[in-house]
Order: sequence, then structure tokens, then C-alpha cells
Amino acid sequence: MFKIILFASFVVCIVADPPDINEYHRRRNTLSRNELRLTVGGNMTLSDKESEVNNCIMQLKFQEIDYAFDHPRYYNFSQHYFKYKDTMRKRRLYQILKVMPKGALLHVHDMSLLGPDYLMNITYMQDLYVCLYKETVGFRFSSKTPNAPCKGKWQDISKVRSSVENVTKFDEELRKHFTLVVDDPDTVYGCITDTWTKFMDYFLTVDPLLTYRPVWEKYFYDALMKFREDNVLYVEFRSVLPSLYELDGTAFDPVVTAKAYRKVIRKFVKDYPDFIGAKLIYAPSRRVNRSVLSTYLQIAKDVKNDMPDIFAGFDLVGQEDLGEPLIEFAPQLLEASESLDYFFHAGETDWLGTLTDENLMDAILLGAKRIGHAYALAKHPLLLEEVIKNDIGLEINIISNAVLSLVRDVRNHPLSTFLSKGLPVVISSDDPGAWEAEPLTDDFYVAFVGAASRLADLRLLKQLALNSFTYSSLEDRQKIEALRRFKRNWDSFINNFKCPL
Ligand SMILES: *[C@@H]1O[C@H](CO)[C@@H](O)[C@H](O)[C@H]1NC(C)=O
Ligand SMILES: *[C@@H]1O[C@H](CO)[C@@H](O)[C@H](O)[C@H]1NC(C)=O
Ligand SMILES: *[C@@H]1O[C@H](CO)[C@@H](O)[C@H](O)[C@H]1NC(C)=O
Ligand SMILES: *[C@@H]1O[C@H](CO)[C@@H](O)[C@H](O)[C@H]1NC(C)=O
Ligand SMILES: CC(=O)N[C@H]1CO[C@H](CO)[C@@H](O)[C@@H]1O
Ligand SMILES: [Zn+2]
Repeated sequence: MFKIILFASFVVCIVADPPDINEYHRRRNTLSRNELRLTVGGNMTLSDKESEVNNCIMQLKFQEIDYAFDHPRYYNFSQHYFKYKDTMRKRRLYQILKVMPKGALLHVHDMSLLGPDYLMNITYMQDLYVCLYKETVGFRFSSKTPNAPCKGKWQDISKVRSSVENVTKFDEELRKHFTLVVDDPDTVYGCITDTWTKFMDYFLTVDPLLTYRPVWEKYFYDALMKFREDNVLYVEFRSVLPSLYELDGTAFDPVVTAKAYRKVIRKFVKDYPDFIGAKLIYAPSRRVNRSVLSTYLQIAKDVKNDMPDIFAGFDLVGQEDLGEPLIEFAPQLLEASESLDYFFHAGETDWLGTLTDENLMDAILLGAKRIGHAYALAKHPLLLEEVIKNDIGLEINIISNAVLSLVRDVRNHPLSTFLSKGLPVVISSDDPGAWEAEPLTDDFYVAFVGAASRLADLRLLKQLALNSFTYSSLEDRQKIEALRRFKRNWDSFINNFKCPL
């Protein structure tokens, strides 16, 4: 190992052997293999047929990434999502992910499931009144002029349309209220406040359009249809359970909204027996005080007692930096944790060391089954350990985080780290309708090509789909059935695969 060199002056030196390059390569290979095995899906074995499909997918993925590596100027994922979403959908790899079974969608919100074109169609329904005032627009379905507040005056929208000079132009302006997508996102959305202000305006505008009871039911049915077409098998959606209303002004309480969901889910599963179904996470606003929170918790318990088959659990929503932190409600939430499962939004922030950031700690201590976003988690080594120890699913919504101004270049999204460490990740889409994304394929594509390792392959995609069932709130026997159906769809995807190369 060591040579003793005697010099003429009898000074003794000890010199290390030159390292053996073969040994060096062995160690290097071990490191690289072990690291890959740690990643999500990294320990999975593919069948021969799956390996063939994988070779094709990886050739397409390498083409895209290696081209971008050589031409960073044209790297789409360092642009705003609005700039590349349409060209992305033409990629051959995207088309493959579109037809690939992707499992369950576990994080989406009630009023942003479908896009602006769907909402535009609703504005052509009968009995709809519109309140136009300066830049704002309000809606209300009613059998007579509504008495809801309006700074301008309520008008029958069909009469407005027949009186305007140019209906195309009128509709174009109206449509802008139903989407965050703009041509120049970098100027319009200068900072997170601009984005969230527009996002909140979106919800205020669409709320009265969607909460008309017949529309609410049809909207959800059509959303399930769109999810199914995107090769999603099961959905857990969050709802504020808004009060639904009828043409004569009758308003209902939140339990009626939950019942409407149950009715639609039952009908949809009957019409499409290959679909597993959907469950509700009751997720009202976090911008409330403790007494209002108590009523929310009571509603959650009532809905759970009444409809245990569709009720998954409880969460709070709204811009985390502005709402109340979970610690404000800790005593109440701790008490209710006996009877409710939690799926808290937490750590959807860039502000390390703030109360928002600490929501992660409270979500974990309150026993959350999954965490929504967990964007800030990588910065907390002990919380990371807790997530692994308690096997808490992380609902990652990468496009949402990019659109809502947390990250610009998706290569810098913490999902890269989460995947490398093999954390319990599921991919979801948050509010796909509000930014005109497909229910799940867009997020899968951006995660796979933009955030995951260049080397991550079909095993990652399959593990992500499997994770979506593992971390769902399906009961054990339902999970077994869901996995059986997923396997059937997956095998058929693999067996019918035709490589476009
Ligand atoms: C691979 O990892 C997953 C998730 O960490 C685990 O559930 C599974 O049992 C592992 N599979 C093998 C073959 O080791
Ligand atoms: C809107 O309605 C038209 C006409 O009925 C229909 O063809 C179109 O598919 C609808 N668009 C959406 C997004 O539902
Ligand atoms: C109506 O508005 C649309 C969209 O702004 C425009 O393209 C079209 O030329 C207008 N039509 C007329 C007749 O002015
Ligand atoms: C809590 O908020 C509600 C609704 O804003 C309000 O009516 C109530 O007075 C508040 N309660 C307390 C104790 O501040
Ligand atoms: C690699 C890749 O997908 N590049 C595309 C990025 O977007 C532009 C248009 O904005 C396309 O022309 C490129 O092909
Ligand atoms: Zn969300």
C-alpha cells in the first residue's frame, strides 16, 4: 500500500500508491447505481415488453432534453407555462403520456376543474343575468331581475348580447375573466400578489355561475368525464361546499352541496363503470376566525356521518401567506383529529422561517395523511424525516407552483429533490381549468421532462401512478380493486404501444 522511499539525505517520505482507476470506476458505478435505486420508481423491475416501451420513451425524452441542453435559448421549461403549453402538447412524448394510465388525481379544486370555453358555454344558458361595471363582471341565474348587489345594473345576458355591436368581441372580453392565461404573463404577473389577485377574481366571478344547482351538477359530471378522458381513474377533489341556489333564489346549506356531489358521483360511475369514483375533501377558507372554524369542523363531521362513502377529510384553502396559519387553530384541529382525516395545504411559499412555512410543522403534528404542495419541505431536514417515518403523501402541483409565482424554471422546483430522495410523491394539478391545463397530462409531462432526472424513465411514471392509489383515501378493499383496474389499463397501454419513432 505504501512505499517507503529512502533519499540520499535519509529523509523518510510516505507516498500513497496512485489510485487504481478500475477500483475508482467500481466505486463510481456503485454510487450512481445506488442513487438511481433511491429515486421514486428506481427499484422497480420492468417486464420485457415494458422495457421496449421504455426504450422508445427514453429516446424521445433524450431528444428533447439534449436538444435543449445544446440550445438553452429554446428551452421551453425555463419560460412561463403559458408560453409553451400549446407547443408542448404537440410533442410525441406528450401524446404518449396523454394515453398512459396515470392513476388518481388527488388535489384539484371544485371551481377550477374545467376551462374558460366550458364557462363561456354556461353564459349562453337561459335565465342568466349579468352585472357589468367598469372592468368587473358579475353573474346570477334568476327567474326575475336578481336582488343581489350590483354596482351597475342587472341585465339579461341574452339581451346584452343582442344589443352589443360585436358579439365576438364581447365574448372575447368576457372570456378573459375565466382564465389566468394571457399573452404576456411576465408583465401581467409581476409578483405573487398580482397572480393571486387575478386568481381570487377568477373564483369570485365563476362562483355564482357554477353554484346554480343544475349547473353545479353538470359541471362536476362533465369534469369527471374530462378526467376520465385524460386517463385518470379516480379523483379526490377539494370543495368549499358553497351554498347552491335555485332560480327563485332558494339557497341551500353545505350538506346539500355534498349530497349533489354524491348524486353525480353515483350517476357517473353507473354510466362509466370502468371509473372508480371520487371523494370529497371539505376545504373551506383559511381566512376565518376560530368560531367560524368550529362551524366548519361541525359541517365536516355532519357530512362524514351522512355520507361516509364519499367523504375523505378536511383541509383549509386560500393564499397561505395571507390566511391564518394552522397554529392559530391547533387546539380545535387537534381535538377534531379524532374524527377527521386531514389533507392540509402547507408550505406553499418561498418564505422560509415564516408562519406560512411553519404550517408544514403543524400539518405533520396534526397527523395529516397527505400534504398539499409541501413546496417548502426540502428546507426542513427534520420535517422531511417525519414525512418519511409517517409515510405522508406529498401532493405536488408543479404547474400551479410555476403559474402562481413560486418558481420560474421548473428545473429549480423541489420536486427534483423529492423524486431523487424517493419521497412519497403524487402528481396533481390543483386548478387546471384556471390556467387551461389538461387535468393531469400537462403536470405529468412537466414533471417527467422538466423536473425529474434526465435518466428517470417509465419506472418513475408507473410508480407515480401507483403512489396515487397508495396515498389515496380509498379503503383497503377499494384500493385492491383500483389497482386491479389500473393494472388492466396499464397492460393494455403497454401491449398496444406503438413507438412513433
Ligand atoms: C420499491 O420502493 C417502493 C417505494 O419506496 C416500495 O413500496 C417497494 O416495495 C420497493 N420495491 C422493491 C422491489 O424493492
Ligand atoms: C360548447 O358548446 C358547443 C355547442 O354546444 C360545443 O360544441 C362545445 O364542445 C362546448 N364547449 C365545451 C368546452 O364544452
Ligand atoms: C369583431 O371583433 C373581433 C374580435 O375583436 C374582430 O376580429 C372582428 O373584426 C370584429 N368584427 C367587426 C365586424 O368589426
Ligand atoms: C368571526 O367571524 C365572523 C364572520 O366574519 C363574525 O361574524 C364573528 O363576529 C367573528 N367572531 C369573533 C369572535 O371575532
Ligand atoms: C424542445 C422544444 O420543445 N422546443 C420548443 C420550444 O418552444 C418553441 C416555440 O415557442 C418551439 O418552436 C420549440 O420546438
Ligand atoms: Zn390547492
